[in-house]
Amino acid sequence: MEKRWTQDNLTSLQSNILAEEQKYPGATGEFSWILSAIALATKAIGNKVRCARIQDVLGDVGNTNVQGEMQQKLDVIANEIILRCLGDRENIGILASEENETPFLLRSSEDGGKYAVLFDPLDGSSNLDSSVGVGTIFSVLRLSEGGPREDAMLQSGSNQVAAGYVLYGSSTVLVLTTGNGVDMFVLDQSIGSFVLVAKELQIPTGNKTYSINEAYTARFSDGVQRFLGWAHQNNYSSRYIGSMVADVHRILLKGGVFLYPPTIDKPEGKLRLMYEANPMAMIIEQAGGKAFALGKRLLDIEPDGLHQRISVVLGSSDQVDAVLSHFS
Ligand code: AFP
Repeated sequence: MEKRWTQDNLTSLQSNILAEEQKYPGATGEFSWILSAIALATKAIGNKVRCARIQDVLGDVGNTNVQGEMQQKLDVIANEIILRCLGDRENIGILASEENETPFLLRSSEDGGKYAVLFDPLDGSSNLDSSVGVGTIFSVLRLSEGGPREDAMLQSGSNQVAAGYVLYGSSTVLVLTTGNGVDMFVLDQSIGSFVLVAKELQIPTGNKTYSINEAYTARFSDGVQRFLGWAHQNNYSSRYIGSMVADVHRILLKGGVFLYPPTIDKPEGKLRLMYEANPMAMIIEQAGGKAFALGKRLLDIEPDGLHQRISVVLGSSDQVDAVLSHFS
């Protein structure tokens, strides 16, 4: 399908959100508060990423995070920037991050805390030393009445009211869905604003490209190995950056399929359900694609913990179907 690129590139993220909100009588403008904080935070993070070598903030801090993974200096910086920018937005009840074991319970719904924002501040950060594209992923959930409780946030991805990511690549790109399609914005450095460049993106079909860490093949299930063997016989191409935001962004624009299946050593998969897989799954579905954990639609999975891991197969509908057909 033809992409709906905008002509003038003069609609800012902020004005686009306000225009969308005006379509709904009674809209309170609360989203614009959350999204303006996300935009501010990601502009600051993007700036840090670009200057990382100069400011000597590359490398690890010598600690592991709650996932047992080595924290990069920029993971810590990006996390602090997001916590500072979002922490004082009065409609956020809970803030939860990959980098913090427990969520920040900020305010009850009676005090205005209607939403939970979950995020991965800097996905792909182990690639930073080589200047590969990295990103911030976020998910917004509505909270039920009452005080902020951790379990109130444990909702399936189908309850997300917004999801998105910012890719810090050769340009800084913000991709957003609030459940009415997927819009794409690019940071215009000269005016300091994310400007709308494409509306209602749809993932193209017919692109026989897979994105997987193929070095793990011997540790994948028979179904994944069958798919790879079949793809080798059927003129597939392979692209894998190892930074989910960058890999998924390419698939959103060009089609294909991204897989991070379980391995013998990581039987649950590696990626995190609530702040990596769910927001990406919402974006992909809103763009006409499909997103599965092996065996189940990702957005239907009821989480059992903030940092739960899950396997992921997502992309254009035809390519996801091709993968899943090798599991029966
Ligand atoms: P880092 O944030 O530690 O770089 O991990 C990136 C990531 O979570 C995701 O962005 C990649 O798709 C995936 O891990 C890559 O994992 P492998 O290195 O095992 O392929």
